[in-house]
Amino acid sequence: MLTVWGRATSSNVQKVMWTIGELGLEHRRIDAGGAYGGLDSPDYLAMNPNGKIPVIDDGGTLVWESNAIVRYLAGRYGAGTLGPKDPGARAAADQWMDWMLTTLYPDWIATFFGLVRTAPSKRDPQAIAASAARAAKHYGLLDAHLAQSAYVAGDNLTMADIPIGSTLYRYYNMEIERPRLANLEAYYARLTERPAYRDHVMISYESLRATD
Ligand SMILES: N[C@@H](CCC(=O)N[C@@H](CS)C(=O)NCC(=O)O)C(=O)O
Repeated sequence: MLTVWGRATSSNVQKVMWTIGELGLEHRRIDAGGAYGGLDSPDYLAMNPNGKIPVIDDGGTLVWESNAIVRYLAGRYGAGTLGPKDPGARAAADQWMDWMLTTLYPDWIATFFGLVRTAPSKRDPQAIAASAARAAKHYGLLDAHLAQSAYVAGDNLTMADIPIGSTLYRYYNMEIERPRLANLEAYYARLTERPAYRDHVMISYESLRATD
């Protein structure tokens, strides 16, 4: 049985759960992290020495790092669908997954943390606006790419869409300035039609909101 550890409100857990939903895999998810805690127990650290969520155990195969988990599940259970088989197509998916982690994510998470996970009295509006502007620039690059194809790595949903797509629900629901990006908006609208995206990514983050 595939087991996932991690609370449903974690964006990194959401990547894994969306992937599982797209692939229709039998699984169980155990709440961990945040208010649930448990990440510093010896048993947990034996699975993920980073003490972070998510981690999966798939019949004895342990994997941590959300993008690595998405790649593993796509390769094992979605070869030819979520997991591109051709090395060139695989590289196209990999490059966007790495781009999400190294380029988009730092500015996206800084915006989310600055605005939602920081109490109003401690917020730095200038820093939030600056990270949101940098994120918008990254989304602009993606918008230009999406003029050529319906999904990130071609005409169908692949693993490349999971990390990037998982940022968009929060991006479009935060009270920030956003430039009009028609291709990105159309892409986001396509994702919102997918049941697995609705079930696992389009969920409230209000329990994460810091208050004074
Ligand atoms: N690079 C890691 C980051 C993992 C991470 O930072 N997870 C956060 C949640 S999104 C966490 O474990 N936070 C501690 C907690 O939730 O208690 C990944 O992509 O899996």
